[in-house]
Amino acid sequence: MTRIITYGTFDTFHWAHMLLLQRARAMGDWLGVGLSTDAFNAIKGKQTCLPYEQRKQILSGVKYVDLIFPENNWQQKRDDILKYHADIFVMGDDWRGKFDDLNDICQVVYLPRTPDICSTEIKKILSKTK
Ligand code: C2G
Repeated sequence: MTRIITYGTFDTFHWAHMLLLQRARAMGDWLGVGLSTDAFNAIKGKQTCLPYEQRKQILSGVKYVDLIFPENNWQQKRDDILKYHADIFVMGDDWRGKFDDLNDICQVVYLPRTPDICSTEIKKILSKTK
């Protein structure tokens, strides 16, 4: 059984998020997602439209996702990979190189980022409709 792990904010869930999760899950038999908590997004300097519980509820409806757990900090990935026995760590390639240090305990894969869509742009559109 090949186990995949990935992380993200997944705010204003969109097409690119779906593609990332679909491609990640297709690499194995199980996908765990570390979902950034609101407190961690504050550390990342990332403002979100939706709080953690709503982002988690949306992700829970995505068939590619088998487990969702909180991502509280940058440092927990190594422990998570060991805890969940992940074989492959997957991120979009906007993160290319950032997590190569994990390649002693799992395969690290950066998938091509889907162009022309991101939560930031969606938030700008949403703010204009208010
Ligand atoms: N993504 C993508 N294409 C986009 C936007 C996002 O492939 N157009 C991917 C990102 O590369 C990431 C995942 O979708 O792998 C989730 O993206 P975000 O929610 O923006 O994640 P981020 O805030 O970058 O948090 O520790 C890692 C961080 O938690 C990642």
